[in-house]
Amino acid sequence: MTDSLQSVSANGAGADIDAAETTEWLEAVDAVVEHDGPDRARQILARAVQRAQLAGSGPIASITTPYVNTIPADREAKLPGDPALERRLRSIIRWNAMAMVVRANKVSSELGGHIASYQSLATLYEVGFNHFWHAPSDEHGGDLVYFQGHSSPGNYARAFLEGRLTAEQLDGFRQEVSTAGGLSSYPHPWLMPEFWQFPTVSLGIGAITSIYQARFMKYLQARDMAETDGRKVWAFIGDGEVDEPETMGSIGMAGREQLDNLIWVVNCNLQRLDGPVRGNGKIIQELEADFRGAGWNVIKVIWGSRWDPLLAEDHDGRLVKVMEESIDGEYQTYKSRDGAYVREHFFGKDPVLLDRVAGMSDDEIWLLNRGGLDQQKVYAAYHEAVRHTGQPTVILAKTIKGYGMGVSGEGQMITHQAKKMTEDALLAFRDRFELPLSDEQVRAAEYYKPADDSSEMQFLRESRAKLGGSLPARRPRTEALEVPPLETFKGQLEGTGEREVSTTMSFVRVLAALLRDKTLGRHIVPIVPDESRTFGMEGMFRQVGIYSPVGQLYQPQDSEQLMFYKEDKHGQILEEGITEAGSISSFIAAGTSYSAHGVPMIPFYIYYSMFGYQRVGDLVWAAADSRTRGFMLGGTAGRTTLNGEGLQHEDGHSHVLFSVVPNVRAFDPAFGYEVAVIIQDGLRRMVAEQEDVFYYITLMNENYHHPAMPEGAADGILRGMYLLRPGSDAADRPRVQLLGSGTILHEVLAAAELLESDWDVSADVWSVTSFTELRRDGIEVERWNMLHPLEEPRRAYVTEQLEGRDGPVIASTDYIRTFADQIRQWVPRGYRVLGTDGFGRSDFRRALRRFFEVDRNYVVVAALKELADAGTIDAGRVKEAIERYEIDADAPVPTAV
Ligand SMILES: Cc1ncc(C[n+]2csc(CCOP(=O)(O)OP(=O)(O)O)c2C)c(N)n1
Ligand SMILES: [Mg+2]
Repeated sequence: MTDSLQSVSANGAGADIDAAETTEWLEAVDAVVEHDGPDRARQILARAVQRAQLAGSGPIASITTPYVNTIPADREAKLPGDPALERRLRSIIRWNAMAMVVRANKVSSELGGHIASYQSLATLYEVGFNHFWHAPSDEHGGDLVYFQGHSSPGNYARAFLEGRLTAEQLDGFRQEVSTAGGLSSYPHPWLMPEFWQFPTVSLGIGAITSIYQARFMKYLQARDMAETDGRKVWAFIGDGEVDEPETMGSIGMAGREQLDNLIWVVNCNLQRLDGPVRGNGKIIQELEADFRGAGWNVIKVIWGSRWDPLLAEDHDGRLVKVMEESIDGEYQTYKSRDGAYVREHFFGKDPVLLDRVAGMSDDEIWLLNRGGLDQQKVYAAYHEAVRHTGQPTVILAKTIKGYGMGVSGEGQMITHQAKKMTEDALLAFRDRFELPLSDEQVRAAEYYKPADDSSEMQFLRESRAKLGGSLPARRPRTEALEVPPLETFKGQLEGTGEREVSTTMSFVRVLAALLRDKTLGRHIVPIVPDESRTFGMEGMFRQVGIYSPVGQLYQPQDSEQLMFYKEDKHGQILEEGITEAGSISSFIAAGTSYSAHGVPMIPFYIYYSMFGYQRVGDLVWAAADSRTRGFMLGGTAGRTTLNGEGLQHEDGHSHVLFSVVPNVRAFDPAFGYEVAVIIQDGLRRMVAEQEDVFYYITLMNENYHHPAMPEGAADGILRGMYLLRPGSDAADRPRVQLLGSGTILHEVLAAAELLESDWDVSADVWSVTSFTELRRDGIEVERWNMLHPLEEPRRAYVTEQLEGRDGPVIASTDYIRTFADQIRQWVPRGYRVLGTDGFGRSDFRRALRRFFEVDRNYVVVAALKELADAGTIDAGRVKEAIERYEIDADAPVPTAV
């Protein structure tokens, strides 16, 4: 091994100034390995390295190991049973996975699909299915496997053999609308709620959510909410996918929290969509350094068993040296050619190696396999990974993209998108994997299922029975919990009297009451990305504790205070630090716990609203697809309410963004009782009725009086609007309907007073808790009316409400106009919308509301203008109001500055 060790230690060390001395040292290492084993060698060298570093050597490159398997051949756990049988079974699944894409694309290439990725993954999956992955059963809570999104044909092909899917369903791949039971293109719990658990196809999402899932399982265990010990989270990540910040961004947390229930398998097929992942480098070595630095256990599975004899004979390290010096672009090319090419271009790099393989035929050289495609090597890695404690494990498995596709894609640049195979390639595939199919069957890409009593099918059934059943499988429901009645939040329902508070404070009180609730309290999961103090939640640190797997190893600086910063092994708060992506991943883990763990948990994830959807929109969609249940709370929302923070912080559009997510119920409450009603009903829907919805609620930090809840308001609060304050009843006066939400409702209330007192106009004021819900209702009604032309038309809720009262309608909110504009077609009369379109900036709230033209004066002007347009009053009155309120009619439009 001398030379290869030299090449490693030379990494970053410059030219060798005394080769003889180096050789002596290396021989000493060889001797230690021989006499006392490699562990002893590591011990001594670690001490020596530390000594050199203390003497000022600087960092010594020790993060990567040679470009060979981490587990030496003689220490591998052996695959039990009959390897040939497993290969046959895997080959059948390979075939069917490929066939379903090829068949769909014979009809039309419109539907798409991928063949190459699964073909590179098949061994990595099948070893897991046959030997490692537990389904939930009486004996085992079940492992959670995050399958690679675009390799779904592999999962479907296995489910077909297991009898979970029919051939007709395979033919309905990607035809979910036109085929009954058609299969979703990718893993979508929304579309296949009893099959898929985790939506992974948006790259990086499966990665980060798997980390937080593993962490959440430790949290559940620590809090005695569920028995999760012994259960593993497995995630399959593409080597191209590692470039997503979501993939690598949280690996440090996994290391720090010692998530030994987490196993990542990075399928290093060396290619992504367009080309090589690291053509000029080596992805496996790069990742080894990254993961080891982050505290992970790294297992490299690079070379298959056929290389073992060559490596065993490599006493001078020449083979390892060539392995190290060859780069991924070359490795890809080798596998797209043939044995002769590999001989010439790989072994040919060193004449001695060329000699060494002179006795091997080109075919034998071609069969030198890669670790990730060798079930023995994969088994050994998994065997070690599941037993490793104290660290998460990453398996870096080297494979070949498009393996088996031959001329139709193997190792080729274009392979990712190949959806078709030539007849020759199909026949070659059949021959290579020894499938018992006639040429005719091959040409038709017929599915193949062996007889029920065949050894393959028996093994398939028995191995899954032993592991508790089929995977993936999703549990759609769990036990319902009793939800506390609305009266629990009495403090909010009764108003605040003289006290001025914010809706954020109201929310914190609601949350505190829930945490005290005998039934629900334990199930609540407060999640914060380092903003508890911003929201006045620091009291909870002490009350319920911040979860930490090690508790609190230091005396906190504020320990003498009542509400000190308390970290606790049993803590309930997930204080995530500054990571919105991580926090929402925890939200997803907690909000799907009812399904993944059979234990309903209710996350309340509170954050700065501007750093919500627009920061992590794709994860919001993943939450929606996952059927997450819980509350997201956009704190300090509104473009003028969070007034001193300027452009980057002032959110005038998160409601518009959330309005596009089908199962989000979004509300912009103005008063504490509205917050209480919305949350209590949300709990009813999600926890008692088990509806797969989640909530987005904006909260403000502006303090004001909160009235008591008007009688009968609850229904309107939940449907989206209710009459808060009727205007005066004078019959001879013009009348307007004013709509407001959030803090701007106060401007609307003030405008109503001005209209009454200064302009002789009666104004009814409506609190609109959700323009988005009103729109949903409107769309449903409109659709029903269109499709039932002969029946009595229905009325949208908003129409129904406003038709009972006179006058044009004016809305003002702290959001861009699109928000309130959502209901336009159901407003029965003239409708004018004010909003905060444009870039935010810092100033007093008053100044900002004037600047964005949403304040009380603008509401008055808007109301008068609508009345003038309707011919009810003279247009001169509008001009009068503009002058009276000193509005600069020629000021630039706020959106333009
Ligand atoms: C966020 C995101 N960006 C882009 C894509 C499109 N896409 C799907 S697969 C793929 C290449 C994946 O390469 P790799 O991670 O190496 O996986 P492989 O198929 O090679 O296993 C791309 C770009 C996506 N699904 N998600
Ligand atoms: Mg790849």
